[in-house]
Amino acid sequence: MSETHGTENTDTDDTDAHNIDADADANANANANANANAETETDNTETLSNLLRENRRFPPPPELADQANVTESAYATADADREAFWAAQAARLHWDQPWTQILDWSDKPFARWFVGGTLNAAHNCVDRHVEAGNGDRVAIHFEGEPGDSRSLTYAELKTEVCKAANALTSLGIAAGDRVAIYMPMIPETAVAMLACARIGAVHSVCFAAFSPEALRGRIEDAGARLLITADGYHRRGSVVNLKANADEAAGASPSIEKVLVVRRTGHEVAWDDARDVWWHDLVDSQSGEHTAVGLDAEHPLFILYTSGTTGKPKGILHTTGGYLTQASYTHHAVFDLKPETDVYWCTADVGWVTGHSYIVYGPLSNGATEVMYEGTPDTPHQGRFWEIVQKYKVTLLYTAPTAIRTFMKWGSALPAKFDLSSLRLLGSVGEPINPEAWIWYRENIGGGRTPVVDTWWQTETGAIMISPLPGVTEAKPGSAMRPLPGISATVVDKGGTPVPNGGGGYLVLDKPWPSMLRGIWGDPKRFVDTYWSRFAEQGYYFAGDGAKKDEDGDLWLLGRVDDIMLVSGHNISTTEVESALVSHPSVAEAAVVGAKDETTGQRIVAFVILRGGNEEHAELEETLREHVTKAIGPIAKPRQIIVVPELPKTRSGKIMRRLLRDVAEDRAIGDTTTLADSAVMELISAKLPHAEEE
Ligand code: 6R9
Repeated sequence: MSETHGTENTDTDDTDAHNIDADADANANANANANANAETETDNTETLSNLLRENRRFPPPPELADQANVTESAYATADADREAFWAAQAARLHWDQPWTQILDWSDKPFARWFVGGTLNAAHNCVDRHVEAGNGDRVAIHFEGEPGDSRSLTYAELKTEVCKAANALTSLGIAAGDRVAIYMPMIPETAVAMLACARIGAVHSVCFAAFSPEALRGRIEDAGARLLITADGYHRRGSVVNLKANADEAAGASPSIEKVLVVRRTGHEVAWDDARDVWWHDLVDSQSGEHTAVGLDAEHPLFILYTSGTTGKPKGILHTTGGYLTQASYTHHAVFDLKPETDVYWCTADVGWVTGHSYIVYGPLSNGATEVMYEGTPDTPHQGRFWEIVQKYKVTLLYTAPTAIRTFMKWGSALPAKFDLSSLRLLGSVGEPINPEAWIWYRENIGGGRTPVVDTWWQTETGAIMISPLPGVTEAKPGSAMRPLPGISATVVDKGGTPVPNGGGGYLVLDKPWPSMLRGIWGDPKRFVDTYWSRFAEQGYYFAGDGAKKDEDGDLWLLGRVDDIMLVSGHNISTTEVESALVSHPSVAEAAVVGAKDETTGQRIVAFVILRGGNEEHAELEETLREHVTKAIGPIAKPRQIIVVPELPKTRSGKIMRRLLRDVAEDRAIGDTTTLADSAVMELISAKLPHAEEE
């Protein structure tokens, strides 16, 4: 099943679908998977076929457009003077000292934004709202998996963050020190992050479902002195012993001096008196007063590791002023947040960048009231998310395509049982959203009323880059539409020349943006090689994704370029064929891969999950093959369709096509340690007739 949280702590490494690791090979980002892409470079005629057509249009609801936080004019304002535009957005925050220069881009690709300015991220996320008289507003409605709940106001959050900041200082943690945070989805996780930010310590959040070894590697890379963790958490009705994993990692990490432990589940845990400190002993006894000092705009705020299938994880570094500016502005603009009335819920885990930017820094800097949920969407029943929306009258919901497709699989009768009428806007992030999943989301969750914003961005970009504006954009299902005001992106061919409307190619970012990564922790060369070398001549950041521009110039994300299939001389994106499959009423989810083929280069093999109530039958394969042919053309007709119960996914819910390619080519399955559920591959292999039998 797909979910927004992790699984048991059995695997040995982490996730991150998206990073084709370019550790050793600077060009790996461009054509990482040699077997899939060997011919790409010789194909001059076309970079990426543009197959799917989508004619449905959804204008903003007039009442939203009338009151929208951001209107059409923002694009022109930003185009006229990009830096001044971002300076105006930075001014939405509280600065202790103004900047003297908006952007210093002289040391490309190492940007400095708001040079000379000082600010404190925690002050901006907490104190500022209390000072403005909003201390009684709820910041976080916490919902535990077993059904326990509590709400923290901004005033309470401020006290907690101050106490935690004092506690960190008492442990000898100072500005610049690294703190590893290995925590479940509980309010203390946000408190711990903000306490670090308050004193200038750099947090490195490691997803709670990571193995001890993955945690240890990250602690070592960052040289973390302190580990903040919890005894455990609730998951699918049982208790996960997080402390046991933390102990294993800390025991093997010489840099760790103390382990600060939040009591969440209350189960018995092993204890090292010399090293371990209970949060409730240390933090609760601290003073609730703490003066936040302004930190340099370029002071490191956090490191967040992403990793590819090979190589050691990359510690993506974000700094304070630019990151907070863009996280805050995009949350305000894309979700149209009205802090007095909205209830916002982002279902991501705080261990991913989505949790950093759109659970902690974006919403809290805007004074939002938000929901934080500990558990899985199917505990204790498959309507849990909708029960939570109903309970808190959630107005803005941000989730991932993998979750949406799972809900499609479970069927529309489930959400229909709950009152979802509070919802006024829906967001999607993490993967391309298939047009049919977009429509399903709008119809069955949004009651056919709400805009859907498909937001494209990455750990590396720090905040949303490409997305509709809900009060402005006439949305097309499946398209992330245009770069946000102040952001510049384009689609280029392999030589770096922008493709015309209607063409496809590599998605690049051609202008610096405030929340851009400032580097890879401890490895400036790898930063340059990985992101800036593919189009070095043009000075573009290459994100690793393929995209097309439609006839209107709107952007459609087509998946990772290393997944692109080459069939009879045509580059075909996995996303388009998958979307064609998902547009058939029997299909909830699909993953397609290009498997080697003597005559056509590659043949398309599709793995599909059926929607609730649909069964596999003899004609299904032919029906779906014909359906794809009709939707996008004979060139994309899958040679094989295999119905499977589940697809291989990373812990953040991204489909891992690499493993499916191994299955389709009938060879030993590669490294599965990044899978959320390693048993999935066996289920899939069991369904596959050998390629020769075709
Ligand atoms: C925020 C996040 C980044 C990669 C990215 C791309 C994929 C994310 C997407 C999307 C199509 C969207 N991705 N959002 N693809 N449409 N709206 O997911 O960060 O975990 O670093 O992943 O995810 O491939 O390059 P991260």
